[in-house]
Amino acid sequence: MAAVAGRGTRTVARSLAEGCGAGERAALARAISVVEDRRPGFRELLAHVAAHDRRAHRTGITGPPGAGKSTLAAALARVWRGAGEEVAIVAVDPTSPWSGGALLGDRVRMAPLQLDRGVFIRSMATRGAGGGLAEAVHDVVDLMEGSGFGRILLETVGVGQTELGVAEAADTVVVVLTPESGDEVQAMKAGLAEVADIFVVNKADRPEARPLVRQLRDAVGLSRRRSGWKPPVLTAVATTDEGVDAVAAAIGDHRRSLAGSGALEARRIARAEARIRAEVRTALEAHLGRVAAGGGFAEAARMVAGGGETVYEAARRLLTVGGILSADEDP
Ligand SMILES: Nc1nc2c(ncn2[C@@H]2O[C@H](COP(=O)(O)OP(=O)(O)OP(=O)(O)O)[C@@H](O)[C@H]2O)c(=O)[nH]1
Ligand SMILES: [Mg+2]
Repeated sequence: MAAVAGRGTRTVARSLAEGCGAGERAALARAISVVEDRRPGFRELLAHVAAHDRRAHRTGITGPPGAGKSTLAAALARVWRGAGEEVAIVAVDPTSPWSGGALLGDRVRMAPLQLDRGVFIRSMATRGAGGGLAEAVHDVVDLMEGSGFGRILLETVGVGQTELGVAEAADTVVVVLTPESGDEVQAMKAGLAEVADIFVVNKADRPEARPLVRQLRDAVGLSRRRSGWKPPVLTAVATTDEGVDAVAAAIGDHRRSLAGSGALEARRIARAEARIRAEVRTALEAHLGRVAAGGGFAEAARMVAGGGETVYEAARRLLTVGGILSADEDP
């Protein structure tokens, strides 16, 4: 029975992947659900889609809540659509406006995009996904890429570590800040400045935009960078498309700069390595949790906390029991 179920799963994975490759939106939507929920066959599905061997440019849009990330994403999508490109947008833990929590004006602005067949929009919730979120996001972006979208926009709220991990799924990271948040120092602390390839001061229709632009330009001028790319500080009013063409142009410039220096490929390789390491770590932990005698990690933790053994002894014992280390080998 298990073999039959396995064959069925494989057939579904193959046909979903073929649907994705043929540009069928329904197949992509189903494939994303399979991957997001880690359903049986998701690995085969990803392998089939990867075999399409397509390349997209991945742009991350991150910044504080309410900075205008979704509005800017929609405006950029319109620019690229105007150039005949197909655009996929993935929004992580969105509050608005993709998920319906939008003000009327926002909903009116987003509606035409949602009707455009050249645009695919998907939301992902962080709640409940735990530490696996970043991995699932990478996989979803891979599915979109394998489905033929040349442009992928990844919107995340930039406040914590998970979000920074998610930003690593992008080739170009756009950090959106606003004068009203007045939080640029906070943003720097949250590590946004380090991941930024382009700064956008959005809501430039607000009077406090100028000083924020100056502060950011000073900060960028002071920061030392390994690559030759100096992040531009641009202004935009995403609600009226003002400045959005320049943001799109800067994204293009950044991509060309990356490609020219070999950094685009280097980013892809670094990203792959981080993902392999994460997968190996997860698999190792799961394996050790299964094979360890008694309660595995929980039992070992109680032993260590009670002074019965050290952290290092517990780790060595688990690794030895799990067949990862031989008795005479150091970790
Ligand atoms: N005045 C002004 N309002 C803007 C601008 N850009 C976006 N907004 C408004 O700001 C609000 C938040 O915009 P969103 O695009 O949803 O912001 P977000 O960063 O995606 O928000 P979250 O996903 O909830 O973090 C909406 O009501 C937008 O209409 C702008 O340039 N100027
Ligand atoms: Mg949003």
